[in-house]
Amino acid sequence: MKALAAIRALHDQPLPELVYQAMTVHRQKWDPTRLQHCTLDSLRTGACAEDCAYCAQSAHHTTEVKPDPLKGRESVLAGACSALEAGSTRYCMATSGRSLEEGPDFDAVLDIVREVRALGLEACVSLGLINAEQAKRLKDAGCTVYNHNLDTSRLMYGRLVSTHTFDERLATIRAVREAGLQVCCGGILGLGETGEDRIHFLHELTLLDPPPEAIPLNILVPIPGTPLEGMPPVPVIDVIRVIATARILFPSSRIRLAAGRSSLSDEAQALAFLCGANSIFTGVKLLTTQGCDAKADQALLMTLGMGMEGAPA
Ligand code: DTB
Repeated sequence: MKALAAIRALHDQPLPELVYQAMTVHRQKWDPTRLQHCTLDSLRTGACAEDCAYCAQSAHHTTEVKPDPLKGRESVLAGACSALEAGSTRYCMATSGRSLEEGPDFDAVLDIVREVRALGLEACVSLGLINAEQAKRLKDAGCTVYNHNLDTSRLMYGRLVSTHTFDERLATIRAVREAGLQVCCGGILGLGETGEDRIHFLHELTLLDPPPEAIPLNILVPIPGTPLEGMPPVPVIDVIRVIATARILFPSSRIRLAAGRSSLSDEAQALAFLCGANSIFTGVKLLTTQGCDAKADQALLMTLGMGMEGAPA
């Protein structure tokens, strides 16, 4: 755990110092030439009662997203098989909504988790707010990791979402941890937050003990019809500062360059990888927004002399 002032000092230092420190920490724990590849699937889409200002899936906003009930097992497993073939080692599955209540849909997700694991993939689910019992059932089904983001600072969170609280999110993360699941917890940049919000967000992550095994950093993709549709793009150097600071604060965590990566140039992505981002989502679609073409990713890694984790060097 680090005090706010110490995190601020890291984040605000001259970029060459910050980058150097992040690179140094990164190579102490990780092979800096390797990237974890994850694939994301939306198991249930849209029609969400929550009002998160950034989200395409909230029923509070009029967006182009077409609601879809829980996907069938076959189609999820077909996606998982293609992900495996494409070199992903983790299959991440998300459902829209405040939570996925225990019942037939929850049971169906448990079965899917079992089958994804049987393929040899790590399974990550993101099902909204869950309690201790649900977390335990996921763990028993072999689920590897649970994704639940803090998104941003506590202050900013209250301005973005009115239907649930930051503390409710923390309670879910606690339940996940207590069940023995790995925690994947990160945030979104470009919500209109200040540098100070980003420092507070990173500080909140340091308060999670043990720290999250994975920290996804998403760049806002402004969705027409949402309150954040007109947000200006977040400067790349701001993204790099957060990635580098996160790398220094969390030497052993994976840092995932998640949504919004397709808005980054090859050079910006390269800088992110240098500073310690060591995981990406592959595939043309994330949940509702555009991802990155696997061929383009391969070409970029080849240019950089980097490779997929788990693949021959
Ligand atoms: C996370 O941090 N990123 C994922 C996952 N957790 C569930 C979602 C990324 C996609 C979000 C935008 C979209 O495609 O709708």
